[in-house]
Amino acid sequence: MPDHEPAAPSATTTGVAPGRVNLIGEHVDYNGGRCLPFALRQATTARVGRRDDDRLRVTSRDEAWEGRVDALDDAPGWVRYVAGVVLALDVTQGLDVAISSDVPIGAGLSSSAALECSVAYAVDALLDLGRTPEQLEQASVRAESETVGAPTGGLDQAVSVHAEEHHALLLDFGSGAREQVRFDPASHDLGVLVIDTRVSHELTDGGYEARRDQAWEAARLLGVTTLAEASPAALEQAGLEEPLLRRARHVVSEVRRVDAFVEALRADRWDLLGPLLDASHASLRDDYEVSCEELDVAVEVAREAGALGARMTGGGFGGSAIALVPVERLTAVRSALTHAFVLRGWTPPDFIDASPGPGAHVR
Ligand code: GAF
Repeated sequence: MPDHEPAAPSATTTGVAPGRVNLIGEHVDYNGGRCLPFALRQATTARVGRRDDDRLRVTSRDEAWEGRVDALDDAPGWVRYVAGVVLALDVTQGLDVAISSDVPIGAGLSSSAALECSVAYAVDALLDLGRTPEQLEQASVRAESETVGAPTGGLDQAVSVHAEEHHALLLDFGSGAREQVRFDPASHDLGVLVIDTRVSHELTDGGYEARRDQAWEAARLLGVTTLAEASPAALEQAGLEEPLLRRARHVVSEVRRVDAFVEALRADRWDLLGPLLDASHASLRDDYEVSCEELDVAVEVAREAGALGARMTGGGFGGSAIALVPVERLTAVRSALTHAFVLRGWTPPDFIDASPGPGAHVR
């Protein structure tokens, strides 16, 4: 995927959509659970113009691809995310699409959803399709599952579309409810540090799908539609075998941590958030087994250097962690992390000081 400004097609509309971090509620979206992401200020921009023919041309600063709009199944690599949105919106008009982005790629920060949603917003506006934000969100989800082949749960596109500045977005994938929750760490002299481990994370390499299948199998054995409906007591009595018991335990405990996190935010009890982040990470590491050594080291070192709590964020198997850090400790935490990675012979992490930005829009 591109990270620089390509040349713009003439007479364009521009869609902008952000990446995200998830504060808590991981691997629960496809299990009917609740999660609490917020949009990063890092975003993808899609500038889209009409063509006189039946071709789709997709460009970034470094790459260009062109194919017929009615033969998009051949689109390669990251172009598939663009092609998938065009297909999901049933567009047959030839288009020029120029992409640029500052969302880190493969860092578990949802560069894919940012790309899909930016294209969806731009194409909708250019062609006057009149789709609702929900329809553009769904077209982006379909692009990812049907064209790219990543069986993801919808969290990333939901927050990329519906995010609001200074808020995290409480998403309930059981009821479909969405709620903006004020999230302003700076007002408590805290910061959310994103630690990109530089270990590339892919949602199409089988690990994500395997976890999803195990979770769904556990729900079937428990006799519930989704794991989020199961109670901790029912789970302990059900006699599930490993690894299904641990997979289910993660989901059942994680949705309760999300509720506790939101309750703590509403009560202005920021001191309660760190332990919930830590417990979420332990559950993802030990029960869901989607962490990796670099993520585990990142959260441990961040805590030792003064973070109130830390956890991996996103799908895992690499990617990024987040740490809730007192502002006066941010520099020390960054240095400790860089030092720890270099000491182990790893590429030093990248950092983002994250604060909740706006959702997708047309510019
Ligand atoms: C990835 C997926 F795309 C989301 O749908 C979600 O499952 C997340 O991993 C884990 O919480 O970002």
